[in-house]
Amino acid sequence: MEPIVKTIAPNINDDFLKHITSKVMDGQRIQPNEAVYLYEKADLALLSQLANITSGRINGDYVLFNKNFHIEPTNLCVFNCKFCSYHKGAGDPESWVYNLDDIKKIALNYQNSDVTEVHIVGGVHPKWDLDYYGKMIKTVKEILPNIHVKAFSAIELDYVIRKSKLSYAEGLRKLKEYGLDSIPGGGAEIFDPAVRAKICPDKASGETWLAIHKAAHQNGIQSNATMLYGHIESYKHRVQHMEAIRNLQDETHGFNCFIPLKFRSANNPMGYLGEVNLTEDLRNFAVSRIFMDNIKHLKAYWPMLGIQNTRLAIHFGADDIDGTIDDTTKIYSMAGAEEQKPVMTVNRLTQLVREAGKIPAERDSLYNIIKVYS
Ligand code: V47
Repeated sequence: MEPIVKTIAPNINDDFLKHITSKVMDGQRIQPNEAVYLYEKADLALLSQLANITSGRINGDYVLFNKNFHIEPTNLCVFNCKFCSYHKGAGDPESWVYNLDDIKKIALNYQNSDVTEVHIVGGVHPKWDLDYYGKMIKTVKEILPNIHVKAFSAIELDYVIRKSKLSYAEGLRKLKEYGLDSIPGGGAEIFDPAVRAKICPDKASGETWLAIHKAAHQNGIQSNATMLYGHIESYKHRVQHMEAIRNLQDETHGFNCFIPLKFRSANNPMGYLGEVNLTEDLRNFAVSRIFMDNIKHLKAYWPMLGIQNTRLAIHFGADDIDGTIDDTTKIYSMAGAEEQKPVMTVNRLTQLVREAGKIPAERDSLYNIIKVYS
């Protein structure tokens, strides 16, 4: 019997697109101008094909998930990001602030479960310091000694480490002693200063975000990287953002995954912009997969994207769909995401991956495969 031909060389009438296509098919790195060209000119079918080839080369047919929950210790925040639906002022009935007892109670809910990761991230509380951040980690680990603590965005870390008058490296080492295992990718948004001045004028710069992640990697703390897309940025801004992360990764090899986060428009001052459509989401996943050749995993974060669209993102290069979540994050439900109470069982996660034609596998937080669901 003839083998089924899985990859057909696309028929393209544009010499530059043809050149980029053959580079991707040969496994060569593409340049920033080539990534912009893909955003502008490549059709959806070509992008899917190139992203699938790239993803298959790096991750085979596996699509990964994990068993996790979140703790969002406060939604009070000293910063005023215009895209944020979560931030509240002190005294607002919708605001919350957790003390260590509250953290302990949340951790106790998971004492007899098989979750492997807690993701701790929240607003930047004006009164909290490095020691309080450390104590939150320690409190969780006292109850769940084997859990991986992925905690605090670079924005939260910059604030408390500067307050403590330590260098980033010293501050991060201190948190590592308290039990910090890795750092999530939040706070990156779009690095371009002019875009940042409009969407998050008072928060730490792109250089600061990169400096914190570099210090983390140099001190044995791995991390993730995000990009907030679909607001006022251009394709060039997206590519410059990804290039800065790709360059740092060439140097440190500390990023585990890249996570494009789609701007969701409900209940925030940038809502008048609306949201980009699904085609744009899929194009963005594909170009991210193709361009970020040195970051092994591309995450389609289902609480942000919705379950249906996460399944589609798998056809555009995503090989990680994050976790069970257990209805413990509010960032996206407050911004209008489809999943107002985000919970996924292992059965639903594996079913979703199988429906996309891939092999589901549970991973740990550093992306070692724990179990393949063949
Ligand atoms: O930095 C906030 C984004 C991020 C909105 O590392 C919004 O595994 C869209 O970083 N529309 C925080 N996005 C969440 C985050 C994250 C999420 C999942 C996994 C990981 C990981 C990290 O959420 C913020 C910002 O970019 N965000 N508001 C909004 N309205």
